[in-house]
Amino acid sequence: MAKNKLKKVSIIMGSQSDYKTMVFCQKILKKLNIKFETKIISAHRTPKRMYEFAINAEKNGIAVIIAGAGGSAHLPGMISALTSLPVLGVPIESKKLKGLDSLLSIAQMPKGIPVGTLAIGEDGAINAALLAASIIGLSDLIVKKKLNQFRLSQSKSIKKKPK
Ligand code: RP5
Repeated sequence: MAKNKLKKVSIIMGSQSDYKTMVFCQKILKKLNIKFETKIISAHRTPKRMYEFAINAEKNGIAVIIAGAGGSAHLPGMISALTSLPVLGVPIESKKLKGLDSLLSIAQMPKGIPVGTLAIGEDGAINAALLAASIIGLSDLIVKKKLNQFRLSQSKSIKKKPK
């Protein structure tokens, strides 16, 4: 397995309606010059697409999968069941329960099949991309450097006194 080829992130989501949240992953990955692809894959509406994607992900050069889902939110767990690549779950803010359903569904995976769960909504999408960069940075010094620059400029942007 060539380390440097394995640095693409796959951003997947259960529905078009999740894209307004998951677009924040893309923004961060673009800033950090990390290659990515974006797809709609639904565990319950397109189960065959989900299966084909997950079993071929590693072969297709994916290093980390970020999966956004809302409601019963089984997509990240199902993907993790089908591949040993790291899977990061972003709970989408659902209309009925404000994303608490999504959060609990994604976080409460029974032992054996892990999903790294982020915060609900935009914060989770941004942090999922940053965490994907940390994972890729373990074997890619250019990504690690970009991530550290991002963090430094974030620190510098915080004023010492409130106005
Ligand atoms: C989930 O159902 C999706 O991840 C989405 O968050 C939720 C609602 O989907 P739509 O009814 O908006 O297509 O599968």
